[in-house]
Amino acid sequence: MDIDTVNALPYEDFVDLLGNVVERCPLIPAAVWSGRPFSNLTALEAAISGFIDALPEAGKEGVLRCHPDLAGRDLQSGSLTRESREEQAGAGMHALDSAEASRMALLNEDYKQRLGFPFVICARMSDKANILRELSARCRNERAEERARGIEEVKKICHLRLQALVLH
Ligand code: 2AL
Repeated sequence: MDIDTVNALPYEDFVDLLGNVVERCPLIPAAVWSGRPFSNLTALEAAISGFIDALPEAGKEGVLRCHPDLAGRDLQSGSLTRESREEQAGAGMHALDSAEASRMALLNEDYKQRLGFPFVICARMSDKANILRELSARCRNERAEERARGIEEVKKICHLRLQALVLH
C-alpha cells in the first residue's frame, strides 16, 4: 500500500493495518493517526519513534513488556503474533536444541528478574548464536542502559514491519 492510501484510511483501518508495527501496541498507531498526512514512509516512522521517545520511562518499559520472550512460552503455545512468529522462526528460535532452549529460558528469566522487563532484540537482524551472546552480555547492564537499548531494538523491528506494509 502506498503512503497516500495509508493517509486516506479511516482511523479503524489505519489501526488495523499498523496495529502491530510495535508489538501489541496498537495505541501507538492510534496516537499518530491525527498527525496525517505523512509525506512519506520516513515521516510516518519518525512520528512513531517520536511518540515512543516522548513516553515516560515507565511507558518505555511498558512497550518492552508487550514483547514476547524469544523462544518463550508464546512460541511454545502458538500464541505469538504473525509478525513475531515469522521473525523468531527466521532467527531459528523454533529450532533450538534442548541445551540452547534451556540456556535461552534461563537467561531470559535472569534478565527479567534483574531488569524488570524482557530482553528485546531485532530478530530479523540477528541469528541464534548472536541472540544468545547478546542476551548473556546484556544481562549485566544497568536498567536505564537496557531500557534505551531495548527501545532502539523496538524501532528496528518497527522499521522492518513498516517496510513490509507500506511502499516507499
Ligand atoms: C522479538 C520479537 O517478537 N520479534 C523480534 O524481532 N524480537 N522479541 C524479543 N523479545 O526480542
